Amino acid sequence: MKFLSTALLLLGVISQPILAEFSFTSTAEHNGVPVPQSEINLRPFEPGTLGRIRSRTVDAGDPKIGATTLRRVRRTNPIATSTNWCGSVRTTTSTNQIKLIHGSFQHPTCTQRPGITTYPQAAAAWIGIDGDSWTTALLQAGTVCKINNSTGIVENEVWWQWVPSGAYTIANIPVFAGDWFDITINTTSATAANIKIINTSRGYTQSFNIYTGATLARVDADWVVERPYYGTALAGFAQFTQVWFQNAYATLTSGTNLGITGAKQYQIPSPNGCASAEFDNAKLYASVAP
Ligand SMILES: *[C@@H]1O[C@H](CO)[C@@H](O)[C@H](O)[C@H]1NC(C)=O
Ligand SMILES: *[C@@H]1O[C@H](CO)[C@@H](O)[C@H](O)[C@H]1NC(C)=O
Ligand SMILES: *[C@@H]1O[C@H](CO)[C@@H](O)[C@H](O)[C@H]1NC(C)=O
Ligand SMILES: CC(=O)N[C@H]1CO[C@H](CO)[C@@H](O)[C@@H]1O
Repeated sequence: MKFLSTALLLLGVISQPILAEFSFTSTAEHNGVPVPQSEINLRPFEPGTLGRIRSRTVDAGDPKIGATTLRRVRRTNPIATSTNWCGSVRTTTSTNQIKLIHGSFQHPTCTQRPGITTYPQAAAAWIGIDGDSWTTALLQAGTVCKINNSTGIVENEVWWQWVPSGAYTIANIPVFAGDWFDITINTTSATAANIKIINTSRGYTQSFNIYTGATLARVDADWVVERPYYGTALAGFAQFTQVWFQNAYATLTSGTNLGITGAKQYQIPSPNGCASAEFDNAKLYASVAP
């Protein structure tokens, strides 16, 4: 995680000092009532890294892992493997960029995965732009669960990040297993965007206007369950209830939408296995695989 302390610039509207190399403002509502700025609580995601894809191989062939849980696999989907991404990626061209990405999903129930002795165990579900073919920046938002292996307590959080800057936990939004999140990331340029996160289960809505982020190419649309890094090591990939991304689409400059049909499906090999499969053009699901 890179928290550069060189620029401590935040915005008058956020009442507490947060280190950032870019700038943003945030507003929030709870059940339709504006949340006072003094109650907006953003803090650096604890040491750990969410982000770009690592160690991927492309077109690895048949998705053998998790095959028993796949309900429908389109053989036309390119299959790829990665050490940390499990999900769908659509890549477009620099002449018809992604302006906006949308997805909704239910934060999963997380438990310790048997047979995995890498701690902590964690899993993050998010949507984002770039980070796959464009590796120098990634704008993403989602949830994460982390299990304290001593107490067995599962911490659930919602966060956003403009990689390579560090992630922020949105501590004023409580997160419980089963909560629905509806997330839209709307770029206004390669370096500016709006993120809107709606907790459709608990009445929270939070928006971020972000400026001067790292330059996006806006060519990758990602719907991913990630095995995050904590410190410099990959976390154990927690066991999680199947994550369904729904209403998944990315709007292009041309005005057309990209969906899941034909998306590259990233799989994580065992023993921290995860399988992702297209269900239809608007839905995919990621499942723990043995
Ligand atoms: C796990 O919880 C215990 C008790 O609260 C705490 O002392 C410990 O630091 C936690 N471990 C991690 C890795 O967070
Ligand atoms: C928890 O994880 C730490 C490594 O982070 C390990 O040293 C410790 O033995 C584990 N505790 C249990 C109860 O598994
Ligand atoms: C996305 O941002 C553009 C430019 O600010 C705005 O015109 C548009 O209404 C936004 N779309 C959504 C869905 O918020
Ligand atoms: C936008 C939305 O779905 N809001 C819902 C969030 O959850 C509360 C319950 O706490 C509902 O009343 C809202 O309709």
